[in-house]
Amino acid sequence: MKLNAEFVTSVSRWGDLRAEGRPEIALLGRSNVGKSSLINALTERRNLAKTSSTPGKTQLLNYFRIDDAFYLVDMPGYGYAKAAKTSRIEWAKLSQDYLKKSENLRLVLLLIDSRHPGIASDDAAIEWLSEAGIPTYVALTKIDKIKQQEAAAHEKHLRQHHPELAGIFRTSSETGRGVKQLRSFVGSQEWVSFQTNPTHTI
Ligand SMILES: Nc1nc2c(ncn2[C@@H]2O[C@H](COP(=O)(O)OP(=O)(O)OP(=O)(O)O)[C@@H](O)[C@H]2O)c(=O)[nH]1
Ligand SMILES: [Mg+2]
Repeated sequence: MKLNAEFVTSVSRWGDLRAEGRPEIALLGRSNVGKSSLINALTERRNLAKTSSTPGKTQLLNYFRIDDAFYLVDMPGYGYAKAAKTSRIEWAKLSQDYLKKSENLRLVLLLIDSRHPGIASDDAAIEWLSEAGIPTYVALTKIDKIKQQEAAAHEKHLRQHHPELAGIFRTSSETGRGVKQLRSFVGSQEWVSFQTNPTHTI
């Protein structure tokens, strides 16, 4: 399975979004969790999405078209600085507008750092997405940094506490571990028929 990717556009306001009708997977997660790196790993392109060791690199919605069939949307991170400690989810208006209003969004891939399970803002994000009726898979990232057993324990913990999650992957963009499985899932497009229920009330 190969995902042929092409950068299409960066969007800074909701009104700028292109209503093209192709289905979208959005990559969401705390700043620095590895969203842009995972897009590069999935598409086997070193610098397609811009990455940085400094949190807050991605500030716009960046659209990558895959095989002329669907989009991966790289989102700005949440939980950077003070907001990380609160249990309420505080994210940019752009991200909120997108998640609430996009008609093409089928699935959120929520990235959680495998070294730091149970962060309040991540739990809040899962709950927010669940209430919004948006199907959510988790990718536990940077698993090259921890022992496999630990990663397995974190995955189990997540499953127990968040039965609403549709699935969990464990990935390392550094070593490529788990990326093939996630790529197969994304490329299979089985998620295209997922139903999202934007409530417009959150
Ligand atoms: N060890 C390791 N480092 C990683 C992995 N994925 C990403 N990183 C590093 O983590 C840092 C942040 O990666 P990004 O992909 O820019 O993170 P992001 O989630 O897009 O960050 P924002 O755009 O700021 O929200 C970079 O220094 C990456 O090299 C991984 O799987 N393993
Ligand atoms: Mg980024």
